[in-house]
Formats: sequence, C-alpha cells, structure tokens
Amino acid sequence: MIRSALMNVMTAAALKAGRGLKRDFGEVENLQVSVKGPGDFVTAADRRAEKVLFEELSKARPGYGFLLEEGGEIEGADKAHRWIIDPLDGTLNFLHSLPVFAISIALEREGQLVAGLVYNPIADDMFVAERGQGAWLNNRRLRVAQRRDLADALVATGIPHLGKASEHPRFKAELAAAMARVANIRRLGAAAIDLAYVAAGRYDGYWERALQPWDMAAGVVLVREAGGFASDLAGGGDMLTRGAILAGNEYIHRALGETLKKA
Ligand code: 2AM
Ligand code: CA
Repeated sequence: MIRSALMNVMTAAALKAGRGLKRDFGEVENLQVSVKGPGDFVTAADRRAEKVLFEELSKARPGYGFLLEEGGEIEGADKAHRWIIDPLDGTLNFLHSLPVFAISIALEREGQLVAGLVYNPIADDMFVAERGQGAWLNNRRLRVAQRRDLADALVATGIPHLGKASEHPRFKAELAAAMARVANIRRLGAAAIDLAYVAAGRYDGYWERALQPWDMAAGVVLVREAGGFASDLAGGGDMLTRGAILAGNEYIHRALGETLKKA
C-alpha cells in the first residue's frame, strides 16, 4: 500500500466521507418502501459526502483547486494542483440499495493525473494509485489481467441513461460489435468501480461514453499504475474532455478499440 503523505491525506478524507455514506446507505434501505422513495435523501447524502471531502482536503492541502460533481469548479490559489472528485459514483445504485458505489478522488498536477483513489465503503475496498508507485487494493499490489484474446475477455460497459437517448443507437451498435467478439459483458453502473476492477484484473476491458471527468479521473491512474492502458475511444489521451473511455491491458485495449471502431 502507498503510505505517502499525499495518500494518507486522500485515504483519511475518503474514510471519513465513506463512514457518512455507509450510514446513509443504511437509511436508504429503510426509505425504499416509501412512495416518494429515497431520492431527496440520496441527494443530501451525496452533498454531505462532498462537503466532508472538500473540507478535509482543503484543510490538509490549502490552496489546491477542485472540480466537484456537485460544486463544480472551485479555483485555488495554487494553480498547479486540482482535486477531481465524485463523492458518490453509482448514484442510481445507491438510490436502489445496490451496494455498488464509490467515492472517487483524483489529483491533477500541472494538468497531469498523478494520484487516484476509489473507495467502496460497503465492501471496504480501498483502491489507490500514485504515479510511479503502482496500484493497490488495501494492502495488495494490483496488476491488470493478462488475457490476450477478446474471446476470453470479460468486458464492462455503461448503458447511456434515459436522458441520453441520442446516445442509444451508437451504444446498441457498439454493444452488438462487442458481443460478437468478447466472452461476455457486465454493467455495474459505477464508472469509477469499473476502472478499479480493470486495474484489479477482474475485468479484462471496459468502455463507456457520455461520462464526466470525475467519473474517470481516479480510475485512469489506477489502470495505468496497474500496467494497463486507458484512453479515449480514438486511442488518444482526451478521456476527460471527450467523456469517453477505453481501458484494458495492451492487447485487449487495442482489440476492443478496433472492434468498437468497426461498429
Ligand atoms: P453517477 O453515478 O455519479 O451519476 C453509469 O453508467 C456511470 O455513468 C456512473 O459512473 C454515473 O455516475 C455516470 N454518469 C455520468 N453522467 C451521468 C448522468 N448524467 N446520469 C447518470 N449517470 C451518469
Ligand atoms: Ca459519477
């Protein structure tokens, strides 16, 4: 496990916000049976987690900027550093009492992603990576899966939601192309966890479109530090601005990218 001062700061903030999310998740299970559902409560839980992360990280690293899912861009006095944070990735899972959600924290230095953390407080899975220090799950070093053939690959994706209907035709075409080549496909509903699972070798590959920078930033560091490749769908490095991502080991990344391109 990475025990740098930076990673201590990041894990402490995630553990604190994670305790709140875990408590709130328990409450969501109780609210599930009400007619109105837990919608407003989940929004409040999301904001509370973001507030904890903002306060803890601001205290530990004064002046760093932020890009927050809820709060947007907050400029800091220190222009070199920016946290990119999703306090609750997998919101729809959380809302439906599915224990597949995570806090995602990335640090950018001079525009480069240098550290990433993805924490699922229910599973107590703490995925961390720092540039040059490898990727870790709790105390175990991570390595992407070594399968080379798409036919053996378990690949994850994300399905564009109801509000993204314009994305549906392309998604169906890409899904059809992938289905014809890979062993099978999974869809968990939390991009940060999908990327962490690629880093951990659980998934061989992953692609998704219509994402936001905070969904991907931490996971990109995890995948790369686990020896994998993460790019936009054209193979370039513009995931965060294009909102599209492709990840896997060298072979699966290339083959899956070619497959999707032909869709
Ligand atoms: P969220 O849970 O924080 O909203 C699911 O396919 C993935 O897409 C999740 O990581 C989800 O993040 C992300 N996503 C990004 N933009 C979204 C949106 N507008 N609606 C739903 N999910 C979105
Ligand atoms: Ca998200």
